[in-house]
Amino acid sequence: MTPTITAFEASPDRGKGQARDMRVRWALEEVGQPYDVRLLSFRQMKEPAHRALHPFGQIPTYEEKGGLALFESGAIVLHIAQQHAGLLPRDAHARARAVNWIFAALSTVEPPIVERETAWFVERDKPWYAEHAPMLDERVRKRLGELSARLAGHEWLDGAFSAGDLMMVMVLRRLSSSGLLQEYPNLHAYVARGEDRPAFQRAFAAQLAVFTAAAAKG
Ligand code: GTB
Repeated sequence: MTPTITAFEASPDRGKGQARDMRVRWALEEVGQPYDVRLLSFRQMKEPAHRALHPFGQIPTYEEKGGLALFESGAIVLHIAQQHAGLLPRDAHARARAVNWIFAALSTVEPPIVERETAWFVERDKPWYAEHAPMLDERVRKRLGELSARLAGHEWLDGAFSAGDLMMVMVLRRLSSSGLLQEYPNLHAYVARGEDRPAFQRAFAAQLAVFTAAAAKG
């Protein structure tokens, strides 16, 4: 059975590939696994039928043969990487380190990025924002500086491209419009390398086509 994922019917990012279904699409494209997509409105995400799959009423979800249903983009990408060749090294230690990088992306690098982004969306018209924003930028810079130092001189985080790189590139892409990534040329180039991968390009085009179709409907 072809796996089915869920995605926004009309992504608020207007097709920039920032919604988390993009991670799952990219992983599926990397391993050559075709997939179906069920598009959901914000209302449908909160209905019992979807909450049965995703307790928090969000996208993405992933369903496959045998009744397995997953939510959480990290768990889905890891599952895909474990089921197919191409996203995790065979060597046990190298494999564990690649998984390590998935967690590092999600639990160490992404939180300050999300915190900064959320403050901009929710607090930018508040009087304290001007004082708060530089502190949020510094928290992001701290992680970028550390990651930049680790990546120095390397193409990918630990040998060949892995699910760890996929997740890290997706997390760093969230800074695309911030100007912060450009302060770290090797990270900027790292993200560009990820985006140049044919599998990324196919995943990006697929999610953009969804947005374009929704925009045409009005
Ligand atoms: N931890 C979960 C995961 O990694 O899968 C988080 C899932 C999540 O945040 N899903 C979001 C969602 O369903 C979409 S991706 N939101 C609807 C809701 O909660 O009601 C987050 C996202 C949304 C929009 C942009 N954007 O416009 O740039 C970027 C990222």
